Amino acid sequence: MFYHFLFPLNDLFGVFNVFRYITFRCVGAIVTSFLLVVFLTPWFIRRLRQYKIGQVIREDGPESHFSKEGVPTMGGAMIIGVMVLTTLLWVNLVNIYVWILLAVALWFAAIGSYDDFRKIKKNNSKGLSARWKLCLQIIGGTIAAVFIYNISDLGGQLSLPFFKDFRPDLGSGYILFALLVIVGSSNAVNLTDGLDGLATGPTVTSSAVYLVFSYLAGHALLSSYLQIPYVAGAGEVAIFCGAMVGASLGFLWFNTFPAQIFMGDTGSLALGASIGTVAIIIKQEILLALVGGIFVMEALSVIMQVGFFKVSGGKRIFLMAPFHHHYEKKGWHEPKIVVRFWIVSIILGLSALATLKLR
Ligand code: 57M
Repeated sequence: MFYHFLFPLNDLFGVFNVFRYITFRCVGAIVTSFLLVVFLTPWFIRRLRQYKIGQVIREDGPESHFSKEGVPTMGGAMIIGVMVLTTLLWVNLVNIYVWILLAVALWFAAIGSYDDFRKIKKNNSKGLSARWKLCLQIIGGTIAAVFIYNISDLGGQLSLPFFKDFRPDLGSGYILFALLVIVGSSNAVNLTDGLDGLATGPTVTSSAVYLVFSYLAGHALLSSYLQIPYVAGAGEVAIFCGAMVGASLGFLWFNTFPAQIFMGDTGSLALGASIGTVAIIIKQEILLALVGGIFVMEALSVIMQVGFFKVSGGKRIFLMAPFHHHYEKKGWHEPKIVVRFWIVSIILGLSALATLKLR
């Protein structure tokens, strides 16, 4: 909105010219969403307490989690609400990618909210059935994947980190691949969100790294210099990423140990799907395995654990999956696990940025 209302005023006052620049609007989006979340969340927590929207804790989990019973949940509504508002304030609203991203974030947040509500209403940890959840995710993911595939000049091409010229073309099979990335990313963040700040921290680093990649992908000169795919209009995606960085960072203020609020599936499903969709739009899908390495590792730990459990007739690789539970069972304190996962996430993010020069 600022872009449409304030930038035209540069004819009268030159200073309004800054609203043209993506860099300025990115910083604006980060600061706006951070401040909105930091100032609104205490009020939101009071409302959640008032309406008794609190976490129901699984009985089969680590004992250290029992004290978390009743912690206000569905904080994702605040993250996603602020992200949407901030994006609308700072982007060029003519950009189609931004609308796809907003639709994905809202659709996945709606699935998560329904799931969270059911858990709270029934007062048990079973929300929407896994099958229904997946069905709804596939519907949203497919629509987004088809749209992006049809809009993109690059069609079904994949871009691989470290390879500047090798870009395999999946043709229309790309739609299935994109769907897997969006739904996989959504579920991986959801699985990671099991300790205070554990999913929020890597969400900040992942969205910050994708902010840089989106900016570069949308810049004709820089993308050609760095030999990454040029995606016209991707610069505005960087502003969406900025809103995600700021809102997640603001939420981390309250979600860090000891958490005053959880994001719920409302937040985890939507943030994961948003990151996956950004990766698809800017053609840095494979890089997501590195940028979101923590999420990938957590999801893999579950797949390995369940797979091994079945083939071995009841044996386990980890003391408990997802991976973070393994360290809890080993007796590590929660903040120690979380901060170490953050450190790994930062290193992975920096490695992803380093691939820009290694191709
Ligand atoms: C949901 N949700 C948290 C909170 C958060 C297939 C199986 C591996 C699935 C997996 C699972 O259900 N994972 C996804 C994880 C829950 O958090 C809520 O859910 C939202 C995210 N979706 O925002 O609203 C609990 O996590 C804790 N928490 C915090 N701080 C936070 O900031 O402490 C969350 C956010 C909260 C709170 O305690 O209640 C969750 O873990 O339930 N299942 C599992 O993770 C289970 N693992 C398992 O069964 N493993 C087996 C399998 C793989 C063979 C094994 O290893 O043998 C464990 N989950 C729990 N306890 N809680 C089992 C034990």
